Amino acid sequence: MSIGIRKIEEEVVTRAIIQKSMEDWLNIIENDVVIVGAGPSGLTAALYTAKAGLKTVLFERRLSFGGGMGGGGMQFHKIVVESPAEKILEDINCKVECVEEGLFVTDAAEMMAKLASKAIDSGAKIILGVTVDDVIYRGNPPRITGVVIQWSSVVMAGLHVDPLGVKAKAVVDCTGHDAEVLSIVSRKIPELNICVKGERSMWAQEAEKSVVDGTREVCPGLFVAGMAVAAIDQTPRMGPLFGGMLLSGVKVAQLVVNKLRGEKAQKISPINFLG
Ligand code: 48F
Repeated sequence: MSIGIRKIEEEVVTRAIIQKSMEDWLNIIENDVVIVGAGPSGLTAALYTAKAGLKTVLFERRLSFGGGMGGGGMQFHKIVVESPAEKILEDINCKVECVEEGLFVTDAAEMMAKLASKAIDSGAKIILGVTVDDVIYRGNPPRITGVVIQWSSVVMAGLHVDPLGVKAKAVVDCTGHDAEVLSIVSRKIPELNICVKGERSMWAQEAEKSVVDGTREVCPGLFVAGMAVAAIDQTPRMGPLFGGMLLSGVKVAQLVVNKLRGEKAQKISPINFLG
């Protein structure tokens, strides 16, 4: 028995894709926040800046989100988070299992899917397959006012194609271990004195604390969260312990909201970084 699938012409599909993509692209030329990297810190940051009502765009180089989450721990599919980060997982309806007091385990796939889904539901626009390969700046002393973007496929093919610029009141480097945005800024805007020395070897507890403590506005307009903090501060790595990534994402979202909203600072998540 036929289920009567609707008839469709190819040009209709093409028109729908191009027209709706262009509408979105015209809408993301000027933003409150641009987040670079859809790993745990970037998705968490996007979730809470969008939830606070900021116009949030997240650019991810790959054609998928999750960053280091999908690999769990050495490809075992579980992720460990420590208190109080489980509150964020509970906030996104991600199931957690307590293994010891204050220590929780969840499925990598569930955490990736739900973080991304909640970020999108909160209003963040996630654009996949786009690489941030530079920043836009103004003034002296310099202030970061946006990012320069290129299709990842063009970058991978090594084609000489000029990129496009997108403006933002705040840019957040959530690119992980290589701190790619900060590395570009350290090379191209030397007067900002940013130096990316790279992370230290593993010391989980120290790493978790220092990533959250070091989450900050590095120079006017440019914030850092997640493992990129360890890269710029030369602090240890933690391996497959993800509480610090979530807390860093929440903290940077709170810093951005406070900065852009000024005195109207509001609590934006189950974790209170308002002091
Ligand atoms: O690496 P990633 O997951 O960064 P994170 O949020 O979390 C780190 C953990 O996954 C783990 C760990 C601690 O638990 O050690 O490794 O700090 O996600 C970074 C994302 O950024 C993308 C990259 O593909 C990945 O999905 N990315 C990196 N550089 C760029 C980029 C770029 N220049 N433009 C766009 N996306």
